[in-house]
Amino acid sequence: MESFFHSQPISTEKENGDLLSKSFQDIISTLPKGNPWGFPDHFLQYHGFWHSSVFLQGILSAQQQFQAQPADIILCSAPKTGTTWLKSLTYATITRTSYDDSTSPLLSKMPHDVVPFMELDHAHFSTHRDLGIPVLATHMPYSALPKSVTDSGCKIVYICRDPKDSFVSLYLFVSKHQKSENMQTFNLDEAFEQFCRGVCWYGPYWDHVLEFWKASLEHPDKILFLKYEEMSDDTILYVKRLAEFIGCPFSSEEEEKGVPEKIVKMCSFENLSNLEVNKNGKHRVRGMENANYFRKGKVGDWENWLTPEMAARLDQITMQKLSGSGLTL
Ligand code: PAP
Repeated sequence: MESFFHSQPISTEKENGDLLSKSFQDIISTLPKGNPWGFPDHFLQYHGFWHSSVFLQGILSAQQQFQAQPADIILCSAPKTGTTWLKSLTYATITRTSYDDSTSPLLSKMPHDVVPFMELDHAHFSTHRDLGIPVLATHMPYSALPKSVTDSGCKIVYICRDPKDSFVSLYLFVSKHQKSENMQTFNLDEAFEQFCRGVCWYGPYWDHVLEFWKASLEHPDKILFLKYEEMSDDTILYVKRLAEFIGCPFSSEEEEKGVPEKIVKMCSFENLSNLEVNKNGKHRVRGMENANYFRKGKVGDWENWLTPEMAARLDQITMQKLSGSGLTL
């Protein structure tokens, strides 16, 4: 979730951007508005999901302009569910014949700067795309993905997480940003209420997860559905699964040499969060501190932030929403 705090479109393609802005203004004037979590611009509800205006513009732009290639790998997630981790694992897996754990660009660049984000980087800066490494990420719901993504043979990897941890991660990320901008921080209880109602970036969270879950059942060869908690439990197993799914399985020789283990170690929270670039660097597009993307990286940290009543309420919503789907979170 890279730039949701900015209300102005980020575009270098001026003419195209102007046209888009005009039709965008027409579209947003008709959309329902939701509580903005203490930011000046309201959330906008578009086809059932809530978006900040800059992300919505990125979605519309990607829907119009993005052309998926059959070899593309699209990493999909709702915010704060493990995107940064999935980006680093996928990038390291794909580039393992070019780099190792002492030469990888992941040691000097933040994962968000290595894998482009479709709504922002690709839609507005199409020349940024490195076709040699065809990995892109997005927070778009499945139903909003550009048609070329769902029509082409490209692979989708989705990661989700216990909504209690995702909410806490999101809330603390937002508060930290608000503090750094000398803004009034949004109250935890109010944020919780909005999250429960589905009003948050790319929310309702449960609908986001369910769309990808259902699509993964229909197209298991095209969509790999991952859970943060299971990945934390046995990251090596899931990295091997990921490698196989994206068409570059580890050879037995690589396994003997411990290549999957090295990738997992390099991409671990402990390693990435201690790198200079992730401790002190800033995001290339908007100056967000990279350290904000590496808070704790633990399963179950919600216990330190939510009351038992809040946890029970979220669990209840999760049960209701996922009931009958075969999915548990
Ligand atoms: P984004 O949507 O803004 O890109 P995303 O990366 O999905 O954020 O989520 C951030 C969470 O992933 C943070 O969780 P926390 O607030 O509960 O700590 C962050 O710490 C965690 N995270 C980042 N890198 C890793 C990693 N290498 N391993 C495990 N968790 C990680």
